[in-house]
Amino acid sequence: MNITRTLLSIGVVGLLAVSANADFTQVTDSGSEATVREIFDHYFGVATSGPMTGTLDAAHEWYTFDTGGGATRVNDFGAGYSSPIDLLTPNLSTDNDMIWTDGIATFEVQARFAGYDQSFGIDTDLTNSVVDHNEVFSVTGSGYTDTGLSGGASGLHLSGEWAWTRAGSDAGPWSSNAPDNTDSLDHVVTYLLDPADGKTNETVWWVFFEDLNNLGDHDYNDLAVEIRAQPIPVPGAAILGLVGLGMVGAVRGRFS
Ligand SMILES: [Ca+2]
Ligand SMILES: [Ca+2]
Ligand SMILES: [Ca+2]
Ligand SMILES: [Ca+2]
Repeated sequence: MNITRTLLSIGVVGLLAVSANADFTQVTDSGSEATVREIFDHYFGVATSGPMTGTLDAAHEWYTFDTGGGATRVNDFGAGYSSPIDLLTPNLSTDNDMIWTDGIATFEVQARFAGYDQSFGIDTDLTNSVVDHNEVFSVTGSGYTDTGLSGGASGLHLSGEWAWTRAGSDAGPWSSNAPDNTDSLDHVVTYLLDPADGKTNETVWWVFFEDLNNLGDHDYNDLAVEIRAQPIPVPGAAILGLVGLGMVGAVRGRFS
């Protein structure tokens, strides 16, 4: 009995210790396709030989770019990490990447290493526990933007709270809000970029999707999207809010 109690105590202490750490969804190298690290390397150069040859863990949560700047992994889950994450002023010590809020965003696809169609969107109804994919743009081509890949949208004003979504011909749609997914798994990993390109008024994100049911090959290179968030101008905020609602409505209308 005493031994059992002691073991239980150790277990609880161990659990608390783990809970205090960031928790990242594992990403793996599926083989012939570009890894997340190689995708960054293609655009920015990655200075270290660091992660993404195998799995990513709490000890390997960032890249440094040869060209300046870097990318920091956003926590996926874990005690002490919750949503929403602010599109413009995130706090990576407390936020996870499931639910987002506040900002004007411009989107551009950066990579697609997948055989299936890829459509990027948002779910603006987080109360119904199902993934509502309102398309923002669909992707044509594959690989990188310099190998024929294209797709994007600009100036979308996002208010309230939302999740990023991906739809295609194989499975899903999938949401960054993992509990809404039919497999309840995390199909999105996220990096906050410091691209060192002088655009200090923007917050830049890259989100990577895994498109297969039950996470398939876990390579998260099936759809990679850059999201550049701009502040909402204070004097015109009310007017922009109205425009933004109209745009979200239009996106919804196009989908339905
Ligand atoms: Ca995630
Ligand atoms: Ca929903
Ligand atoms: Ca995959
Ligand atoms: Ca893939």
